[in-house]
Amino acid sequence: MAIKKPTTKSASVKKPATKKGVAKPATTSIVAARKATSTAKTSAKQPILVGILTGSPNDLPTVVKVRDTLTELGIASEIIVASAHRTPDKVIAYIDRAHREGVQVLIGCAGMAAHLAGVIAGHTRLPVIGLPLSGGIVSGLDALLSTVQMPPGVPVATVAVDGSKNAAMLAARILALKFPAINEALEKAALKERARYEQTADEALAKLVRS
Ligand code: C2R
Repeated sequence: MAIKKPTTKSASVKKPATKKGVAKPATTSIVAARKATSTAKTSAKQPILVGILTGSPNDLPTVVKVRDTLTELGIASEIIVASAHRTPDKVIAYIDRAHREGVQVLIGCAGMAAHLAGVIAGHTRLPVIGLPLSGGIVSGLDALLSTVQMPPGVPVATVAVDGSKNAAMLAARILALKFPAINEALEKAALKERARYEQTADEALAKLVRS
């Protein structure tokens, strides 16, 4: 699928002038982090359209499923491990780079006090999807509420707890508004999914009749 590099202007939220003595964002460490964590399986020539940020390396088994679903749809993405709590400068530096490089959608994944997606949304006007992760109290209810309960004007489109697939599908639907090839890929995926669902239902009913 040929997806051209987007030509959008930076969607950054204007930042106040840096105060004296405040350290500059660690842009260089982001470059290193990108090398280490950019895991796109799509063609190297394809522009990265989705930036997936996650709060901890321990989140990766769930988060990698977001990347894999996007890859199946032909969408190049990258995973960045950065935390609004532990490495806030890294989060901001990545958002700046994402604006410069034409990333179109950002996904923030975090468990427990999941502020990551909200902080991202406060620093960009790109659409932000929040993926709350389980592992905290009440099977991820803490992360769900922390992600979804944003103040008016700073939206985070929050999917289900551990809803990796839907985070990717929602990103794809947003991108499909601009990229016809992604719309086609989504249509094909929906047909395939329907066939799989109907076959499973037929097999289950046949088994019931036989028993
Ligand atoms: P560790 O397993 O690294 O101790 O992290 C992570 O996403 C993880 O689920 C425990 C949990 O803390 C989450 N975390 C956040 C943020 N950064 C890390 N909620 C954040 O910035 O919101």
